[in-house]
Amino acid sequence: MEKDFDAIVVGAGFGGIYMSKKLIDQGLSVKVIEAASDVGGTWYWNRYPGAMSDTGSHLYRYSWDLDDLRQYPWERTYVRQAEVLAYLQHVVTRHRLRQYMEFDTEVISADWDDSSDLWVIQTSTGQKLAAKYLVTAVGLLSRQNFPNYPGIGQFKGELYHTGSWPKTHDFKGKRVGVIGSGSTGVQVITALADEVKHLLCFQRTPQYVVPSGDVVATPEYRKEINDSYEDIWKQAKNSQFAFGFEESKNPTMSVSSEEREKIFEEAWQQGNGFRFMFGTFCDISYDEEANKEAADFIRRKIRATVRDPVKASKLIPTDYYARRPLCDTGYYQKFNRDNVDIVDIKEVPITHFTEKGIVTSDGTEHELDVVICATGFEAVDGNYTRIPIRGRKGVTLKERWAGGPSSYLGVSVPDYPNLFMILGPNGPFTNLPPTIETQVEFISDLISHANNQAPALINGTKRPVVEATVEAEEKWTDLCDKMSANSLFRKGDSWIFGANVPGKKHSVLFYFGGLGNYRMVLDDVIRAGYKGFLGY
Ligand code: FAD
Ligand code: NA7
Repeated sequence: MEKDFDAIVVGAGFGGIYMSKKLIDQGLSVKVIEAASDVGGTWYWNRYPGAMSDTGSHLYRYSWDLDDLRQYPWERTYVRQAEVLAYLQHVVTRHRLRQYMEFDTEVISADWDDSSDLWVIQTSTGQKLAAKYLVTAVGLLSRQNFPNYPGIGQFKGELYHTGSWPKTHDFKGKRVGVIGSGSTGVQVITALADEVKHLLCFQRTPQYVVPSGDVVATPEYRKEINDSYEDIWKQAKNSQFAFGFEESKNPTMSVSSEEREKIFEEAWQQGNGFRFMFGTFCDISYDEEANKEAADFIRRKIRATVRDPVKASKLIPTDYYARRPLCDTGYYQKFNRDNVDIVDIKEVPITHFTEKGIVTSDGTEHELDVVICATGFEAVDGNYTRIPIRGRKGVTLKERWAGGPSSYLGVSVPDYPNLFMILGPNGPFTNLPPTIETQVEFISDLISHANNQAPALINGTKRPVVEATVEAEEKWTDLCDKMSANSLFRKGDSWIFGANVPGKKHSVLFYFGGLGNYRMVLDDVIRAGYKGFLGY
């Protein structure tokens, strides 16, 4: 073996950075391995024009460094990609973490060795490393979903996926096509409309998009946040979605139609997709009548914004308002520009690519200089099934998860000892930095606890070995299943249930109980002596 570590952390985004800090602070020898050339994760890769958070700037960061929280600048109420990237680089520098990180290196396999109780890791640079603990912070929206249209390789123009954007681009005077109209498509279309000669949006499923409410963060606003930062985090971490607002407890139909309209209008003016869906009323995501009220409100807004009735009819969704809520900075308005048009590819599907562009089933060849695939990700388990991660008996996670991924608490899988996942399957569906922090702190405490046990107590193994029990995994999986059973989200085909990738099984990928409840569950697990984990 070339080198032994206490812990290897894979990924240097929000998760990997904080995980490495916590383990280094415990005095462990740690190596972070990252495929990219620098830190940042999502914010390293997704440099497409318009890339920004849909979480408010004050909550799209770490909560644990209060001095830094109060001092570190942000310009607007939402953070742009370059700002998040700069922030994460700053955190790594401030806490001197870069020395533990190895970039341009991919973990290509990980094998549990029962004889030594170690993880053996192979990298793309030919290294063979071993570690007691393997922590995967490989991201849940990280493995790209690239469309597989016939002839795509023959296209002579520029072809990009938003999730691996080049460091520079110049689309001035060019005819640009965008495939996809999820969060990313909405952002990239909004940003490019004014810049390019012609923008053609290939839309399969229209979405419900509400304004983000993005404005300049005034000094007064910043002072207000700074003065109450601790309370803000406390509220967020104990709420359901951790977006910084109180989730509504009122059913949609419990108020008069005038009152309902007023509440929707106020939320529309204030902005934020999660606030609109979950801050207005409590039942939009599971009650069909409530869902229709919210959907109708947004449909009216689209109709009132988009002047061309043909474009408007293509942009207006007809299915449930039940995907990750989106927000924008003027998306629908861009369709009032003469240089922006839309093709409904449910009506006229893309049949193939040619050297010059994209052909749809009506026989039209749309000539393009640039095609941007805003086609999303193989979410949650994508990076786990991409490489062989073999636990006891040599079974890969991909094989184990053939019927759909499962875990205990989103962090541990039976038969994969000392493997801990950050944002693994069936973790909370929330604003993610506070969930990442919660899981990092839980994993870090668990590792510390394991290391402090007398070896004799730990199943007679040579080293501390911790893994979830099958029973705990089954119970957690069952709970996640039940919690999403009534959700209208489950009826759709979005990445939230793994249903956006051709051939992938529709499965439960999140715990819908909210971050506050999840944190209480973790507290109970700890209080009960790490209930559900073997080795204790
Ligand atoms: P990532 O940031 O995805 O980092 C994972 C890293 O692991 C990557 O750098 C990858 O290169 C590396 N990696 C993976 N596999 C390997 C391997 N085998 N070997 C070596 N390295 C590997 N969330 C929110 O809560 N709010 C938002 O507003 C928001 N906006 C988003 C906007 C976009 C465009 C996208 C794509 C996602 C957004 N997200 C948002 C989700 C976002 O992914 C998380 O908030 C967060 O950044 C995840 O951090 P992470 O460290 O867990 O994973
Ligand atoms: P999403 O939300 O999965 O959206 C992807 C979009 O691309 C969506 O409109 C898809 O249509 C479309 N798509 C996917 N594959 C194809 C093919 N083959 N042909 C045509 N259109 C396709 O990904 P995003 O990147 O926008 O956002 C993911 C999350 O990242 C987001 O929620 C934020 O948290 C950040 P469909 O809807 O499947 O019909």
